[in-house]
Amino acid sequence: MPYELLTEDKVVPYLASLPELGRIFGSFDDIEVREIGDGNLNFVYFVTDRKDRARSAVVKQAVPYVRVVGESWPLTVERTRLEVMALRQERAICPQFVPEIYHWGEEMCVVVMQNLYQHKVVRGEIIKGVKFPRLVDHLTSFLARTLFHTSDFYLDQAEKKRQVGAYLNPELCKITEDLVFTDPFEENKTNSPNPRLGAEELERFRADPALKIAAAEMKHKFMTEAEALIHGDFHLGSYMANQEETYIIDPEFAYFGPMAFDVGKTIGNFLLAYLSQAYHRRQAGEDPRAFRGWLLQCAEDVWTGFAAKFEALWAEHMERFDRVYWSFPGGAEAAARWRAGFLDRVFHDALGFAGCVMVRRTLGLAKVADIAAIADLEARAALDRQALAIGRELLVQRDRLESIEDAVVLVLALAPNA
Ligand code: SR1
Ligand code: MG
Repeated sequence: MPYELLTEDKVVPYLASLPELGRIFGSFDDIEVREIGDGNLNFVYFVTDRKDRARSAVVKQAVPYVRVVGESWPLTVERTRLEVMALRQERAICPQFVPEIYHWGEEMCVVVMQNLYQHKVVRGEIIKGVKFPRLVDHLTSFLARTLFHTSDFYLDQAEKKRQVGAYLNPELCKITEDLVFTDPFEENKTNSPNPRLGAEELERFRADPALKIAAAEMKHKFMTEAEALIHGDFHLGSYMANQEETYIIDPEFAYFGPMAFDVGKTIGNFLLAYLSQAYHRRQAGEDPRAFRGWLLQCAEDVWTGFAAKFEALWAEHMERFDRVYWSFPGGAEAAARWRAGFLDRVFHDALGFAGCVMVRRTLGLAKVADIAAIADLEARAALDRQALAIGRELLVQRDRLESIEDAVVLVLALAPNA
């Protein structure tokens, strides 16, 4: 079937033509189709049997441009093929955290998958003040397992290089290189800062050599360190959860990059949520401290949980990289030192990436609703300033912060939990 843009009325006939969808939908005579309308890149439809909500699917189709901008920003539909590849590989490693794919239509660039109708997008729920007690445990298990099992610490040497080649994702990497690492650090037409942040204030923020060097260093790492298959867009909008389960969706930005990018993106997003809840909880008439404390704890636990789980996997499979280094008296201790040193480097890089994410989501294209959806621009500007200040310090001081606790102290100094 050659590429054709699906519209709501075409979704049901398309699904009905696929034999493999028969096991999901008994019949197609009473189906509701709803386009969710907030995809940055793609069209996404929820398709549900009105008589039985369990009979449902998500249909995602790539269009040959960036949806959020329009046809003036062309983008090949290759991203869906990479997303399907990543979903399959992640699901093979972590079946409990990744939705099942029912159908992949390469020519139509359509992927049909499990509808997580009992789960909600985490960002929207956190904005409303909902806690997810198991979220960080699940996120860190997913990160540790997927990153470890696609790294040189686990994969066969030739297989790793084959996978690096198979996952080259230059177009979506370029989006990240521009939108996360470049545009927010200069005056650029893609940026859309809160108008209450003055031009002089922004100029001062950008005319900071230490900030520029740090951003350039992080961008270089993103472009050159093919450590493991990273999700590439690992933020609160890419998790769907309820009180028991968590699913990770949307890996179209996946490629072999620095592990610290996914970890840092998560930390940065929890910090933005922490800042925003000083506003949202008060608007709801609540004392914000407990919920904000939970969000800050989440940011901290992302690092400690990831590091502990990754280290345990690595220690268990230490001989896979190369046994020669550890088979001597004292080898076990040397191996432990290497693991600690490696993870220390990932930690500092994760802080740098978290800083980039905070600056980007404050000034650049495609913000996060936590802060950007606050209609009171003065109230929002106070949070924007905190995000920029914390982002800057995380970037510039990343190598001086010895532990995640030190990073939390820094955050609390710039944005007290009051
Ligand atoms: C133009 S795409 C903008 C953003 O959408 C995705 O969710 C990524 O975060 C990307 O940077
Ligand atoms: Mg996404």
